[in-house]
Amino acid sequence: MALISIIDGFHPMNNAKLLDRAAELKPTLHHRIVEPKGGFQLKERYSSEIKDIVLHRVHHLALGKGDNLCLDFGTHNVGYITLDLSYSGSHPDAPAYLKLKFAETFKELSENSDDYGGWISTSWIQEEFIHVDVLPAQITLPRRYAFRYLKITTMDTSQKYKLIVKHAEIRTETSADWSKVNPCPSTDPLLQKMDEVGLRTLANCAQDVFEDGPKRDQRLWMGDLRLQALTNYVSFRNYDLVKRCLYLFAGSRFPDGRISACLFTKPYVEADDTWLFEYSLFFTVALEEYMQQTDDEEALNDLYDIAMQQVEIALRFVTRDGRLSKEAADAAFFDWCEGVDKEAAGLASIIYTLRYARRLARRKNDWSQANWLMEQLDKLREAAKKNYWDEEKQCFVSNGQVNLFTQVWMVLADVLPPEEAKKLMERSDEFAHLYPMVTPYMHHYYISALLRAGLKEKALEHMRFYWGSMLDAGADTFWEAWNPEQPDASPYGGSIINSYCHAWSCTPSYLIRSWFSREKHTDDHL
Ligand code: RAM
Repeated sequence: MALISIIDGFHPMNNAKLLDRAAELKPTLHHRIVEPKGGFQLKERYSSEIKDIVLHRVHHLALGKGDNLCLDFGTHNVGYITLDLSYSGSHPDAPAYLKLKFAETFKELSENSDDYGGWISTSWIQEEFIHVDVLPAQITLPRRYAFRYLKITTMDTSQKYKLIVKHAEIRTETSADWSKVNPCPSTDPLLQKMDEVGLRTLANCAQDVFEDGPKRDQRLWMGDLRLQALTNYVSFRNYDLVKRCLYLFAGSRFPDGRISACLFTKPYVEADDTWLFEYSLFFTVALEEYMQQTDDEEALNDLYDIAMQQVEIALRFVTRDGRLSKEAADAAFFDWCEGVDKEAAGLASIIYTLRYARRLARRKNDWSQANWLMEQLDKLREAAKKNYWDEEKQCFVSNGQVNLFTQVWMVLADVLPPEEAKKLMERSDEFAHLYPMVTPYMHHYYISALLRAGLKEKALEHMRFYWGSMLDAGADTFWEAWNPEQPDASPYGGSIINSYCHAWSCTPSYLIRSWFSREKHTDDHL
């Protein structure tokens, strides 16, 4: 399922006041110098077999034509690379021609970009060919990379000299301030590890805005932002960065007021011409959650109308008999799983958002709006039950299709009374097989639904299993897509393009810090 939206002549509606405020909230970036922790060579250029070498010898390793050297920086980093290059042998009589390949995971080192034939641009693959005319040289590449490993392949030197990599370092970059983070409240080693990796994921995505992934797409997506914000509130607590992102979304929208699915910030702020149904609604949800944290009156005053507008626009896609229109269902995302019918889940995402919208209206003392939202909520819950609940199957059915996505979102929308929601979610495994979840984004909402249904043990078990299997597979930061049963699967036609530090995957830290280490919960961001 390719997600490519091109709207001819699209011009977003920009609001200078909101964008100026967003600009004032630009974060400070923090830097650190990181050096390699080890090095090795791949037996062949694209093999996954390695020849070990001792680190101090890396600096003396003479690389001739076709040789490679892989530097391991110990964990996932985001930043700028500097290399000190020298030579052995005679004075270089020809440029050194190098291929640099930056890899977030070990597996990427042995993947060949020529083999990728999917629908995403290959320009995201982090590799460069460079010529170094004069040696010795210190080179700093202008581009920011996300990586743990750097493979340097000498495409050519000459018969008279060999290349030596004397030193390498990364100047890392993030707007996350680690000094703000409290220690992990759990004493369980697995949860501690998961928390650490979740926070690293969030920190490496927290740049000038909350990016979805520092490798790809390096931009602000609404669905990712909502989950990043939740995790940020219990860790780095950079409230201004959340505020900045909300103002950016509000400041550049579709001409009819819809919040875009994602936006560009360079060279200027511009909403992308992509609309995802539940992503627009998550603007309202994220604003309400931000308000719970900050009581920020300025943000409420500036963004309230836009938050309400998202709900009002979404309601226009509900048919008279209380179903979601095909246009809206087709624009819903939920996961990269192919073939999922999203009509019922899409309707549930409106019901879910109405709960947050109503809280916002009450906070704003907008009582007539709050009452109107309550009426919509009651009406849609009833319609959802009538149109999608199957008495015989005892689950929700969307256009004849039973899938887990529908059950999860109906539970999150409180369409069933608590006891029935619990019974439904106890059977969740029954619904998961035909249309398996492939993104941590959906796995997060699955866990949320289990928690909302009161199944805390099952929720914890699932988090341990799913994110734990990513750890077992070597994750230093959590990944964009992952199906433990098909480790090589990619929604993009090749795992080389996958992002292995992905915003929407950071939520174990949120779950551990808010749900799995405390007895009582005062809020419900589910
Ligand atoms: C991808 C990114 C992003 C996500 C969208 C729907 O391009 O992974 O995180 O929000 O899809």
